[in-house]
Amino acid sequence: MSDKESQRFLDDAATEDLGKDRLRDAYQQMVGIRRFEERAAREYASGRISGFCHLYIGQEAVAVGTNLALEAKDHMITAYRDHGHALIRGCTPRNVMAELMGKVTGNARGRGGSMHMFAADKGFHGGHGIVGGHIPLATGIGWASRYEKRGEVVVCFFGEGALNQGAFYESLNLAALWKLPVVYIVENNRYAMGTSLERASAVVDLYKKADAFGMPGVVVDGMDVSLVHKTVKEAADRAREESIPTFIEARCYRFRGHSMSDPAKYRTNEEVEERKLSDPIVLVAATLKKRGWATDEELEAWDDAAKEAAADASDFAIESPQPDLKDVGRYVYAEPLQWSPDAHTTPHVRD
Ligand SMILES: Cc1ncc(C[n+]2csc(CCOP(=O)(O)OP(=O)(O)O)c2C)c(N)n1
Repeated sequence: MSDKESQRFLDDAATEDLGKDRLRDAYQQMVGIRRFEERAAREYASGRISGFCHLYIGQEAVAVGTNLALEAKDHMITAYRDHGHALIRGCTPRNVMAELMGKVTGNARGRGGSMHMFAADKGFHGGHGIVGGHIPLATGIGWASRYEKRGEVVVCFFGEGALNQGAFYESLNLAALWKLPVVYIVENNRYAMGTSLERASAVVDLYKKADAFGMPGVVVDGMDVSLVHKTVKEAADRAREESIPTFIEARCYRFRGHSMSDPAKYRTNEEVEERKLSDPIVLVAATLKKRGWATDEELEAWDDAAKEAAADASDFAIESPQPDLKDVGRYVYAEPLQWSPDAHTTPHVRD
């Protein structure tokens, strides 16, 4: 990605706030996701990955900027466009590629596939295929954090298509009412499959919906990793210290189709090309170079390392075994609970 392709840079003050080391980290994480997903697209075309596969290409600044504002003990949950989120929460490229290929070495032991990445031990709660279905789960995790006074923040991502689901309203209402430490982030990439925001939503300034719950509502340029970091940090601090939830609208754009089988007739090539001028990775590279925070050689070396990690992940996944057929029912549901209809308490209530 050359300088000529972009005269645009990240926000100055927010970049200063993020600092050199974290911006260098952000670049490596974002390029890591990008190269991984480009490889995944090739594996999909080769037939090694089957089923659904939704790429995050173009939206990397949202997940990476957010994660830089979180602590290791915090929680993250998202919808089905989840490869990038899994990678930044600590799943390895091998682990994610193996899951894409349905192999037993995947983070969900090959049971989940693209839409259901999962690593609860890393505070990553999926990967969910039902639009809006995971928003109540985020509210529940926030409730547990508050009830047990753990000081853990929950970040819940979803697409703008989820905002017209009842679960969104029910969840944010309870989070505001019960003062839960949850940061809800809508990744507004402007299209829910082939339906533009304007065709589906009576209100297009989505952050204003926060008013309905009496919680802070903020809009941020989701192509600028430094601004995403700043905005989420403020919201996470508010959640951790005052137990106040926030609703953030991150305006972004996906450069690829909705899924691997999208003919993309609903938008023009010119529109996509115009948006690519704000490619979040190009913005970081240009800013790092302008400030003298990274050299061309370093940027190139990081890019090469990302490509190598993706290729290594593919090799690992291809060589990994399929799940054993006799285990097919395992790891799909929680282990059976010891519960009897005569018991006076439900198994979910703490002593
Ligand atoms: C409850 C439900 N309805 C319909 C679908 C089919 N569906 C899959 S993705 C999608 C569009 C969602 O778009 P958005 O929430 O904006 O997320 P994006 O794909 O842009 O990340 C729909 C309608 C579904 N998975 N779940």
